[in-house]
Amino acid sequence: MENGIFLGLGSNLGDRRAALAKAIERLSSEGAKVVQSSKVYETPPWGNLDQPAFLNTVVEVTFNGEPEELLFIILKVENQLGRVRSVHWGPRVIDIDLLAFGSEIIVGQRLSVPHPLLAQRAFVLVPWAEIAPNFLVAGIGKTVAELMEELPIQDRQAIRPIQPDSEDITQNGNS
Ligand code: PH2
Ligand code: MG
Ligand code: MG
Repeated sequence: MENGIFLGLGSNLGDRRAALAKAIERLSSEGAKVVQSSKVYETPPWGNLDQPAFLNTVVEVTFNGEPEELLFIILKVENQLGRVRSVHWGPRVIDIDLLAFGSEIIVGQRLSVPHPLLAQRAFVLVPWAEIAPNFLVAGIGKTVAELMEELPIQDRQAIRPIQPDSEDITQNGNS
């Protein structure tokens, strides 16, 4: 484990897999270098059910700067990939959420870390547990694997890894 900065990526519009790959590439070139990534999972929509299935992945990045600076880069990359914000929790070409920034706890309008809803979301915890099961989530005091195991089994089972394409989206080929 590096410094424990984790991002959740999701897409449910257009070429979903390409959007995730592009986001990883763009984040890295903006200074949030992706050092580890989970497999890509196909996941049923959560929250707003009336939308297409998502592809989700969780990545770890290294970043020299403050959480707010990382958020700025995240928003920049979302915009570069054509994110348009309309419906809350609605369909999107790309969504990048800051899940955790080491042991930092921030509660704010623009930014809250750890992500306030992570403990409810199998589409976050299943991929995250694949790459960092022992990461201790600040404020909650439980590891990613512990949180995942608390989710209903049917939620977890709905999170399915997809076959990797011939071209792997990870830069280090760890899937
Ligand atoms: N993101 C949401 C709302 N619902 N459902 C899935 N499966 N994956 C997501 O990334 C997702 C969601 C809001 O950001
Ligand atoms: Mg989100
Ligand atoms: Mg978001």
